[in-house]
Amino acid sequence: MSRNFRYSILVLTIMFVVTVVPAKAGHLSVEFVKKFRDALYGGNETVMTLIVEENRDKIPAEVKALVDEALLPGARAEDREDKLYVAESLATAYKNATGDIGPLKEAKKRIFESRLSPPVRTVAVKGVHTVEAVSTETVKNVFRPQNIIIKKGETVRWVNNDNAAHLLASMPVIGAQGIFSPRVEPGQSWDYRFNAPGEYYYICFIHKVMYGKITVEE
Ligand SMILES: [Cu+2]
Repeated sequence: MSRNFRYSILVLTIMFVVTVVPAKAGHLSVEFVKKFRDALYGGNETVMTLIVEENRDKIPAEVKALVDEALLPGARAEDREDKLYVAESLATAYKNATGDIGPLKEAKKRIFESRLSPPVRTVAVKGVHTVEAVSTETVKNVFRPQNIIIKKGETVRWVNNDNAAHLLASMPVIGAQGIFSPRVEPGQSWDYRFNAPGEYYYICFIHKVMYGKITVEE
């Protein structure tokens, strides 16, 4: 091996260690984010507030970077949940300090979207789309289809074919608001007419891991 060749290998190795390795460690390697995380898990609100005050301008970008990394395909589930939790908490603290809800809204929306199946255009029968609440062999309490696109003025009928009661509610903060059903018992259904275009994100108020989305087009 020539001297030059060995030298280039050495340089490349150093470049790799300096650039790629810290990037993989994630944005939790950013000093203030790491400190914020420690304070968060330690329940130290005073320190959290202080960190937010000192790093205001950098926070929106760091929240975004944390969510980006968490949602990378192949990210470990534990890592993903940790990063999303830190991102949401940082964005919440930022909102409390500045009154700017933008980064929190964006983070919550992306997290919600990441848990949805791809959208489908369902067929309305006499202006009514049907979404079922069911439990299957593999999953408990799900909306099916979970993510649909409809037209303004159409109705969605949620049919409870599950063995538990459900209560539908718009997600706070993100998307268009307005979905709020009474308790829908097994065998019952609930209708809601969508008069305004928008993205409607909703959950079951009883089973908070039951997610759905209705996109209403003009
Ligand atoms: Cu439910």
